Amino acid sequence: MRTFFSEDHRLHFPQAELTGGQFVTPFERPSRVEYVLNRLKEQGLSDIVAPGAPDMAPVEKLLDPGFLRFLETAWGEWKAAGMAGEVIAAGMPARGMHTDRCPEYIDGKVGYYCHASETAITGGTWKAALSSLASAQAAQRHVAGGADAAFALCRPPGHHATADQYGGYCFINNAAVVAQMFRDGGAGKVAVLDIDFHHGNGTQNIFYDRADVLFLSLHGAPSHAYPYYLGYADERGAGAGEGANFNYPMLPGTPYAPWAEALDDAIAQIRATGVEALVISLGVDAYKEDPISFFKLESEDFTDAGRRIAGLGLPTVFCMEGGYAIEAVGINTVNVLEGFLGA
Ligand code: FKS
Ligand code: ZN
Repeated sequence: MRTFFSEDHRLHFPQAELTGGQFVTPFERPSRVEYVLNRLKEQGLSDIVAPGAPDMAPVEKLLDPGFLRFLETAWGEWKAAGMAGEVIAAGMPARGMHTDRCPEYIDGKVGYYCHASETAITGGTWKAALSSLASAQAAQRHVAGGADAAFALCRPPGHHATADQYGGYCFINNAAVVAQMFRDGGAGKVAVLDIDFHHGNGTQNIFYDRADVLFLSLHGAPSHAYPYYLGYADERGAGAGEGANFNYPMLPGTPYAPWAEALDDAIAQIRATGVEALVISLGVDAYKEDPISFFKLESEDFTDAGRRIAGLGLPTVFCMEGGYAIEAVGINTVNVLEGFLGA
């Protein structure tokens, strides 16, 4: 399986993440992908290719052009306004306020286009997000061109980003763009299966009223886990998309057996619907040692999960999302790929 990866991810490395009332070094840091790269090479998956430039045409169609322009210009406007630090949203439109009028002053714009203030924008964030997108798009083109599967080693991740909001370490929703590219390339139905510990609120939101892109997510229950305000089991899709959204929220301490049962149910839904291409939002933060998550998966469980996903026999693009037990991120990520390949 070929991996697509860009070194430009390094351009995004904020100094600070707001957690527990303190600023700490972000959990989502550049070294995460070093562990994945090393493990890929160690296991002989050494077909690693840099992507070309991103293709903005499908992105401009799927996401809000104003939001994309904001991501591109936020740092410059922030600095021009005399702000001393990194771009951090201090306030967002809440209950009873206007959620659809974008202020002109940068501080207001930031809150308008953000949904969670732990995530900072720096001078390199836009370029890094584009390089992550480029890897996902190159992986999609590789699979659309006939490969069985490809791995996009994306950083920063994408699944919390909606059409017009960033947050949860995510800026551009890579998996959603890949799904749309499969549709544009002629796939009748596409599924995005999200096995990251956190609910893929961005992906769900982007496809919520569509029947042509299924979204299925296994995640920490919103009663206990970020993103908190979406991801309940009764969110089944809306309008034409009713019945095309599947959430499997699970409580703290969940081990592999019930998690795998949820995975099997998701796989059965995909099988029952005539899906022609599969996108995996591949986070490995369901691991038992993950510092910000609460499931109890073992490293070998990730191999088994990859095996089960392979049973679908679909053209598949894996997009890297989260995973913060830094030393195990490589092993767990590559275990999913090896399980898929039947290694
Ligand atoms: C830490 C609280 C952290 C934000 C969690 C974001 C999770 C991001 C992710 C992604 F795949 F996008 F990277 N709250 N004290 O893992 O879902
Ligand atoms: Zn996550």
